[in-house]
Amino acid sequence: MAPAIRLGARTNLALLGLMAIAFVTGWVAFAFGSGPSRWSLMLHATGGVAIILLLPWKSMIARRGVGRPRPRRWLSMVFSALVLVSLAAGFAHSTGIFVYAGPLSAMEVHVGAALVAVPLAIWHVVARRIRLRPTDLSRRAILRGVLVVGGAAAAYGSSELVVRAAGLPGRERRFTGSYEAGSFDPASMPVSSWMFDAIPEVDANAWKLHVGEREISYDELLAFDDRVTCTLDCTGGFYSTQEWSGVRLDRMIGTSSRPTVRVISHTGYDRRFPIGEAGKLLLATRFGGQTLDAGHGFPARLVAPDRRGFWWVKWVVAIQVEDFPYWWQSPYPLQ
Ligand code: HEM
Ligand SMILES: Nc1nc2c(c(=O)[nH]1)N[C@H]1C(S)=C(S)[C@@H](COP(=O)(O)O)O[C@H]1N2
Ligand SMILES: [Mo]
Repeated sequence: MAPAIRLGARTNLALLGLMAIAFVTGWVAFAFGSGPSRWSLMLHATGGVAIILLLPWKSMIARRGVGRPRPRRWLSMVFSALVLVSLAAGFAHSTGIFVYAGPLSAMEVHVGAALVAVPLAIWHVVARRIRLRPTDLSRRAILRGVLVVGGAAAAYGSSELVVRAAGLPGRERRFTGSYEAGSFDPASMPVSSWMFDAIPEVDANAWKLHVGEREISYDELLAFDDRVTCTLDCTGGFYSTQEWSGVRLDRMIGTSSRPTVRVISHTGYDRRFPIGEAGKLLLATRFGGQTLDAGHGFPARLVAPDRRGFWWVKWVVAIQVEDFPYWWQSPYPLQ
């Protein structure tokens, strides 16, 4: 096969590999509310910038229209468009040039476009059957790869310096990439949901908290005033620090030899935690000295320090101890 065509195939392979890396490291960053998130995002950004460095080659290949005209060309165009939208939204978020796009955040557009692109990426690979050959791993090909990734890391590092030097809003973001919003001011804290949950109207008088076999009323719960000041960091791209008040989970469930505590919402949304964490988890009824509002989880919501926002179950109705290990659940909620 002509060397030019092999270069095209290698560029395609490299692009797909980099997209896979960006996809995985993005989700790894979402899984952590602590240090590993930053490391994963540095790799993530480097992968994203490397994709951009390869785009000139890619467009040359596409323009040459290697081989015969392909069926379902428009699917390829949709795929390219989704990747470009995801990239643009990623930079819009990271630089802070454009953090909100109407009802969605740039981060939601970023992840949403990448998610929709996944089936198309799979189709792209299956339809074209790009195959690796021994010469694709020649010294020269590897050297090129190292140059692209090294160049991408350098470009990413410089872009962070530019964001700081130019005083762009992006310099204010946390190690997870999130922006501060409404801290210590409950009225201006954003309301968010993972995917499809709508805000339910819960009647506190009829509401009961089920803890194992016991039922606890709203008034009984209000008698507690365990406090913790900590940060909810939503994967949608904002974080907010509040003083939360309520009752620590270990006080309600006591000691148990079972490994897992499960917190369930009125909507069916649930998360499982290792029981050793119960002393850190708070079932909150108040923030900033005032009663929770419906949007933020009235009558009671979980506060899970150092975990990303999707662990902070709102509108809690039940707390159970279970025999399954806590990791025996979908790593991200499905509703
Ligand atoms: C093909 C898919 C993807 C590509 C090419 C991509 C690329 C990028 C790029 C270029 C940036 C800007 C980096 C910077 O300069 O700081 C970025 C930021 C980000 N991406 Fe992705 N991304 C993809 C998918 C995802 C997914 C699936 C997630 C999460 C599940 C994700 C999470 C993030 C986060 C949290 C940031 C913000 C980082 C920060 O502000 O420091 N990305 N991405
Ligand atoms: N029941 C339920 N709880 C939930 C969610 C949800 O969709 N349903 N979303 C989670 C996510 S992703 C976040 S970031 C926080 C948002 O909390 P807030 O609206 O108080 O900012 O709630 C979490 N708790
Ligand atoms: Mo979130």
